[in-house]
Amino acid sequence: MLAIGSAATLSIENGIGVLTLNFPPVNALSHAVREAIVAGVRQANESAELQAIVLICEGKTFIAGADITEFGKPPRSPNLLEVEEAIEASAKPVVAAIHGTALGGGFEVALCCHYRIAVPSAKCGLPEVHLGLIPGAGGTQRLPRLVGAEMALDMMLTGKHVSAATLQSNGVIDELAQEGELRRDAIDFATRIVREQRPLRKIRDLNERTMAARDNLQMFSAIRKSIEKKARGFLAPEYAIRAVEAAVTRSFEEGMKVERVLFDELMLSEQSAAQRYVFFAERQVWKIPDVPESTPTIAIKKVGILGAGTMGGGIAMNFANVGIPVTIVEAKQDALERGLGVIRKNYESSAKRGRIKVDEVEKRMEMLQGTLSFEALGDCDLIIEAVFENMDVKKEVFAKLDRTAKPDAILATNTSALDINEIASVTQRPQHVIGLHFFSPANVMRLLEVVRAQQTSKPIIATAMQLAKRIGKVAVLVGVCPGFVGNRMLFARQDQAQAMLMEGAMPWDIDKVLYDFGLPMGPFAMADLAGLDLGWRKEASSSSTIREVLCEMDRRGQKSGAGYYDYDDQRNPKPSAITQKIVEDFMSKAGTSKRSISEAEILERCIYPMINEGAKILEEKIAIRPSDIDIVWINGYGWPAYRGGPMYYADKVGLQNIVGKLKAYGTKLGPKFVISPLLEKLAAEGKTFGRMTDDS
Ligand code: 3H9
Repeated sequence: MLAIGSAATLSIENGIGVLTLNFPPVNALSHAVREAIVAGVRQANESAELQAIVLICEGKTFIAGADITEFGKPPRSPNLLEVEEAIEASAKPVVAAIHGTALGGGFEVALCCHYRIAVPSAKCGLPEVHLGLIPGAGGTQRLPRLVGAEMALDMMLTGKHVSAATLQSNGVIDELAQEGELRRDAIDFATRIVREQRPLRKIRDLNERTMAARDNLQMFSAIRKSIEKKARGFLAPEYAIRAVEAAVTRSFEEGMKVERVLFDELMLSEQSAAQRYVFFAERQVWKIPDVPESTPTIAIKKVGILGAGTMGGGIAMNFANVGIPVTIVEAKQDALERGLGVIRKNYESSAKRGRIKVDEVEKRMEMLQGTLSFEALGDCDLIIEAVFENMDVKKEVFAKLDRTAKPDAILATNTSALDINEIASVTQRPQHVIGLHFFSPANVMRLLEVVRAQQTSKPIIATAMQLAKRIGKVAVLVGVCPGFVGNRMLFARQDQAQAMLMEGAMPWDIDKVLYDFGLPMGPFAMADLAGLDLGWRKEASSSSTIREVLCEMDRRGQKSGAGYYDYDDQRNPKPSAITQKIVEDFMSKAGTSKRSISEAEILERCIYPMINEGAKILEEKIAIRPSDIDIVWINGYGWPAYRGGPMYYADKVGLQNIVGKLKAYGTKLGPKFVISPLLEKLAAEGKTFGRMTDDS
C-alpha cells in the first residue's frame, strides 16, 4: 500500500488500483484531498500493473462536497475542475465506490468517474442551494445529461439526498453493492469492466436527454412558477435553473462556462456568505460547553404526553414518526378522540401527498396509545406536558406527575413563556425537570428550544439534545426567562409594531415591510393566523386595546374570517376599513396625530429592538452564543437564511449604526426601552457579535 500525500492510499488488488481517501470527518475536497486524487490517478495510470481504478473512501461517508471552510480563501491548485479533468481523462476506467453520502462536489466527482457502484444505504445529492450556491464543478451540466433536466433540477432546487436504488433506476448508479462489501464488490465490478472491455464512459458526451429537452423549454417557466413561493428572495434557485437551461440549449463546454460565471457570482454574494454561516451555526448549537459529548444519557424508550390538543398531538407525531411509542393522556374522551383523529388525518394527508407510504399511516398510529388514565404515564421515560398555559395548572400537573412518573423519568414542559424554575419547584426532582418548547405546528417546525432550568442536570440536558436530533429537530439550549429566546425577541418587535399603529402606520404597512425583508409574514398577519383570542376572555374584555375591540367584534383572526385583515374564502387577506377605523379611534382617544412613517423606520423599529433584546439575552447568558439566537429565528420564525439571522444581520448593518438609530428613535421606543449595555459596549469598541467571544 502506497501513501498518496496525507489524505489517501493506493493499493493494488487483482490488477485494480484502489485509491482510498481518508480525510475525516467527511472526506471533504480540501486541498490535500484534491492533490491526493490527482496524484493517485496519475500514479495508477503510470503503473503497468493496474488496469482500472476504484475511488473509495474510509470513514462514515464518500466525499461530502467541497471543503466549505476553504470558501473565501485564496484558491490553491489543483482546483476541483482540474481534479475532475484528471479523472475523466484517465486512460484506465475509474469507478466511484459510494457509501454514506456523495454530496455536492463529491457527487460531481463521482459523475466524472466512468462508472459508479454504491451500497443500498448510500445517497447522493446536490445540496449547494442550502449554501446559497449552485453545483460549480459540472453538476449542472452532467446530471441533466444522465437523468434529464427536470429530475436534475429537482435535486438542485431541493438539495435532497436521493437513494442509491432510485439513482440506479435512473442510470446514475451502475451497480448496487452488497451492504458492507463495497470494496470487494467495487473491485469485482472494475475487473468485469476491464474483462468486458467496456468503454470509458463520459457523461459529458451524452447529449440525448438534453437535446430532447430542447423541445420542452416551457418546462423551465413551469419550474420557476412552482418554486416561486418557497424560493422567494433566494438567488441560488434561479441561478440553478439558468445553469440547467444552458445545459439544454448549449454545448457541454459552453454550459460549463455559464455554470462557472453563475457559481462565481453566487460565491461572492452576501447571500451565500450568510447561508454558509448558517451551515456552521446549525452545527454549533449541539456543542454545549459544560455538557460534553461524553455526558451519560438516559434511554428514551417510551414517551408520555399530557394533552391531545394541537400542540400535544403535533409533539406526539414526532416520536411516532421515529418508532418511539407514545402514551397520550387527556382529561375527556371526546377531546382524546378528537386529538387522535387530527393526528390520523395529518398522516393520511401526508400519505395522499406521497410524503409517507400508505402503510405508514397505520404503523405510526399504532405507536400512539390514547388514555384517560394519568397512571398510564407511570412507565414513560419522558413525559411532556402540553396543557393550558397557566402557572397554577402547570404546577398542579407537575405535582401529580412527580407522584406518578418513575423515579428517573424526565418531566418536561412545553410552556412557551412561563418560569420553569417555579414549575420545577413543586416536584421532588427539579434536576429532572426541563423545558421542551416545540413550535407550532410541532410535527412540522424544525426548531426545539430546550430550556435549562436552574437545577436541570447535565444528563437530562444531554438526553434532551440527543432525542431532539433523533426526531429531526434543530435544538437550541436556552435558559429560563419570559419567552425564552424566540418569543422574548418577538415581544420586543410586537411592542414596536403596536406603537407604530398609534403613530399612523396601518397593520398592512408594517407587515409589508417585514414580508419584503424576507419573513414569511409580519406581526399582524401572524396574530391573525394564531388567533387574536389566544388568552382573551370575553368576560374580562374591556375594549382597552385594539386587539380586544377586534375580538369583541368577533374579528378573531383567520379562523373567523376577519381580524386585523378581512379574509376571503381562500383566506387571502385584504386591508380592512373596519380595522383602520378602530385604529384611528384609538389614536384620537389618545390624542395622537397621524404621521407618515417610512419603510426604513418600520424596518428599523421592528428589527433593531429585537437585536437589542438578543444582546440582553446574551448578557444574561440565556443563549450560549449569538449564532444560537440566529438558528432560533431561522428555524422557528422563518427569518430568511440568506440574511443569516438577526445577530448576523446586526453585524452586517454595524452595531454602531444600530445603537445610533435606537438612540435617535429615543422616546418613540417607549419609556421602558433600555439599550443593552453589551450592545453599547460592542458598538463603542467597534466590535461585532460574530467576534464577541474572541475579542471581548
Ligand atoms: C460544494 O460542494 C460546491 C461544489 O459544487 C463546487 C465547488 C467548486 N466542508 O453535519 P455533521 C463538517 S459545496 C467542510 O455534523 P452528519 C461539519 O462542519 C458543499 N466541513 O455530520 C462538522 O464539523 P464539526 C456541498 C464539513 O453526520 C463535521 O463535518 N456539500 C463539510 O450529521 C460533521 O458534520 C454539502 O453541503 C464540508 N463540505 O452529516 C454537504 N460537511 O464536527 C454538507 C461537513 O467541527 N455536509 N463538514 O462541527 C452535510 O450535509 C453533512 O455534514 C453530512 C454528514 C450529511 C455529510
